[in-house]
Amino acid sequence: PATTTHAAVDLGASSGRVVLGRVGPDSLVFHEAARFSNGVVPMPDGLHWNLVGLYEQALAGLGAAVRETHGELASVAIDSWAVDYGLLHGADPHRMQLLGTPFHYRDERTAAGVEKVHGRVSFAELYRRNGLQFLAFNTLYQLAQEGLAPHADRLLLVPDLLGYWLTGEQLTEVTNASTTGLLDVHTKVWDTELISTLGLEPDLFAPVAAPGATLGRTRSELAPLLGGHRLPVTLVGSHDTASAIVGTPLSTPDAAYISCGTWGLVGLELTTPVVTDASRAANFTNEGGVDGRTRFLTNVMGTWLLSETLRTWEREEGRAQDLVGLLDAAAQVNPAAVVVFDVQDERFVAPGDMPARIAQLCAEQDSPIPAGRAELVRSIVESIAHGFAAALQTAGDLADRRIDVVHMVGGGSLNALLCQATADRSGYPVVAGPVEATAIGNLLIQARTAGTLSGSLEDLRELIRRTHSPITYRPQS
Ligand code: LFR
Repeated sequence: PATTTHAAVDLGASSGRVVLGRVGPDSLVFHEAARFSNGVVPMPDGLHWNLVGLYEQALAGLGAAVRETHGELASVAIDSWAVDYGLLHGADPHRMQLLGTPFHYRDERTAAGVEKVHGRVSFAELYRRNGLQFLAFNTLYQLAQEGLAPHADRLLLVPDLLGYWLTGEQLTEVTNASTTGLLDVHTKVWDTELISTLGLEPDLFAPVAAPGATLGRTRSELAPLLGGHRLPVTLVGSHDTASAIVGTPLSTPDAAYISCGTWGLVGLELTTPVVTDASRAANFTNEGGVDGRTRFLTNVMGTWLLSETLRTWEREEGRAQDLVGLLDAAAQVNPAAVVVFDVQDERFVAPGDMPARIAQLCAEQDSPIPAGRAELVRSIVESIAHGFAAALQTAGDLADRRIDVVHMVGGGSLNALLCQATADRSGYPVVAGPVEATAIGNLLIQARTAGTLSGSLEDLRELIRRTHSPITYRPQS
């Protein structure tokens, strides 16, 4: 059967990649055509992303992908983290100028924005309209704080902004739009009443479109960089978590998932949102999934705690840390003897000295401070797993599902200690993999849009099941 080749541009908080995939009804093979680093850029006015740099790297990666495939690329699609955006100015929609350097959601400027928004619309009313969990960095709070530049004519979320730079065309992909707080949770269109109440112009936002739509072809000016081609750019679940859930081979109707990278997104895929007082109180979100599904989940602090801890030690010692070695040492520590702390503490959101913050938290709760690195790493892993287990329990209760298995995908699925701890603390078997769920979800929707694949998300996941073997961790204690 015919296969097609697609390039997934997948931008994560610590790196971006261009993944090249060949997809057919019986095959799904892919590899990284390019990888580049990403991260927090501290500037005098706060923390930013280097989006222009990411665009340049993505373009170079696409150029490499074109050369490698001799121009056989059927399409390209972009996904990234959510909520962040660029503001644009200009009368001609095809030639708009970026205003300023986009902010990083971990910048602490948003607290004042939360107060401003909740002063106008209570959180209960917001939740009723947008179904979104409270995160201080949600787009609507960032906008309230920022006070829009007077000449901002358009807001584009990160993947849509890169798509615009590639094609000159503007759309807002719906799964990511659901993380702004400005989309109606039921109808999935912009909530213009809410937008106006918050003092914003509804036409700041580009029209909403769903995965499977075509954005356009790469601009003719870019052809020299892309082997003379103008590549079709299509929409997939442009929120990385939406693509990750497409790429999760959910094995039973009540299977839960943890998409674990910097964040652990813990929850269930539902066909309709759950917008109740209980789900609001538990801070569960109803983010938009591909094919109109609902991603009913909550954000748990993920491997960020571990990577920031390693970065702290790296700064102290001036040399790279060995994560694998540290995890091996941590595996020797008795899990019953280490302190479990609340990974959801707000103080962990901003970059910085995590060991010091953890010590502070332990002191506050009169717990012993982990002694030594192996013990601290084990304490972090057990605390994350504890957070995952609690979120799984709540997800099942709120959605009235009897969870029977948990799929762990993303980078965290390679962390055997974390997978086992999650199984032990939740009591559910944890099925780990694929690591590359996000890129897979991106590629599968492109292939379906191209007509190479067909069917529902279940049909697409069947292909993952046939081509990838997961590792199962059974609860042991
Ligand atoms: C994961 C993720 C989460 C979102 C956070 C911030 O990469 O997209 O889903 O809450 O990043 O955008």
